[in-house]
Amino acid sequence: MIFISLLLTSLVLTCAEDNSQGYCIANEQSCATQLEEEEEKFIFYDVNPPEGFNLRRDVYMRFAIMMSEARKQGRRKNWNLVLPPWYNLYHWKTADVSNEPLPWSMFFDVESLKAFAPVVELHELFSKTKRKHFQIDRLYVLQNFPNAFENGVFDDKWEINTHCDYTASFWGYKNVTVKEIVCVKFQGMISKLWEVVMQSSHKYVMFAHGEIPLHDNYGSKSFWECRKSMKFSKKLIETAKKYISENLHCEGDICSTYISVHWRRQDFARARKRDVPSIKGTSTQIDKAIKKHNSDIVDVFIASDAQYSELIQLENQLKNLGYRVHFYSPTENDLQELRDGGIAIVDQIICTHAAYFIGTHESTFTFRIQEDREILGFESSTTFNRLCPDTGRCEKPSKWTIVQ
Ligand SMILES: Nc1nc2c(ncn2[C@@H]2O[C@H](COP(=O)(O)OP(=O)(O)O)[C@@H](O)[C@H]2O)c(=O)[nH]1
Ligand SMILES: *[C@@H]1O[C@H](CO)[C@@H](O)[C@H](O)[C@H]1NC(C)=O
Ligand SMILES: [Mg+2]
Repeated sequence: MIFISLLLTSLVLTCAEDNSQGYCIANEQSCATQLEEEEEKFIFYDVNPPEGFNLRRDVYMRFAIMMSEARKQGRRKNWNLVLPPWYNLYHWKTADVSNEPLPWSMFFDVESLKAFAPVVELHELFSKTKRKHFQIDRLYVLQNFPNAFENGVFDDKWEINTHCDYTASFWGYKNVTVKEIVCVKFQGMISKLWEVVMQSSHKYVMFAHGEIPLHDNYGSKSFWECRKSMKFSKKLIETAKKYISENLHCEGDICSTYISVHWRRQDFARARKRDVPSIKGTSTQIDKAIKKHNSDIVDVFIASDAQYSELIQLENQLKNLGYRVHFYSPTENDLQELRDGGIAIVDQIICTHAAYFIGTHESTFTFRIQEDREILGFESSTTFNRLCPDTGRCEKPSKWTIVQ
């Protein structure tokens, strides 16, 4: 534990002003008054810039569960989580929609998120402060330990790293700055991040590389409670339901009229050749799956990030096999209103309601669809299916079934 003592000496100055234990026994009178007096505090976080939307959703869950679990234990009741605006996502390529930071309400039902964990949108926080400029007190830049298995074991640990070089972007806001940047090597469960938070008595604490801390309990009951609270915005649900009703002839949540496929291409088709099929291989596998599941089905919905030319080829091959092929093609208006992020969610919702779903191996876009199907109560065998490579091994997808 040498690093801890090093750390304590290096933090002696800042710790001296820390009188808040952030801890008291729930149900005790003294506790209630103490908490009432405590100032509201805020945790900000950001994620490694190249990470996509659906991995970011999982990172959100880790932070939201960290907040919610602490409150369940009667602790940290003055801490809130700031929802990081959606900005400059690598996969959002539509050039002509303006590149501004988007609030979570564009995509999610924020009231539902709030019912699970104490979260606020950044613009809500802005509107509470009188100043024109927002200053975060301390930014911890999380970093991996160079060797995760020191002495052959994966210990949960953290350590201040004095060699630190980081340029923060704050979701494109020029009027957000930070007073102090501290780099921290971190490995292990996210609940351990409270130790870092409690190093100072600051009001606004931020973490960069929020993807580094792990879930305390992936797939647990609280994991699913949090996951259920991540409802999409009304607008997106309505758009998807309208499409399903008009094109795929289903009104309920559990449809029997079509099958859906998440056909991930782009970087997956380039960098993961051993995991994804060719276009021909894709149509053959879809055909086989339909014949096996329910040979009466003729409607196939394809969600994809593929190029137009690839989509046309897949469509033609499936048509030749006798299927009706559907894509959600947004109008210019839809695109302006829903943005790339919203269009992708509409694709996901349409996939979620299908009689049978086939996903792409190790795609978080696919994982989020599978989770929503678990929440709706689909038979797991209709959900955990994947496209296989044309040749070679095809591992079965892991089944993360719901825990009630
Ligand atoms: N509209 C649409 N976009 C997709 C589809 N598949 C991938 N994308 C885009 O590509 C991104 C992929 O990144 P991510 O969400 O991290 O998922 P992963 O990379 O597949 O694990 C998504 O967020 C979308 O922006 C799809 O089927 N439809
Ligand atoms: C920072 O600037 C944005 C516009 O770019 C504005 O909406 C926001 O309210 C500003 N924040 C503060 C704290 O004034
Ligand atoms: Mg990704």
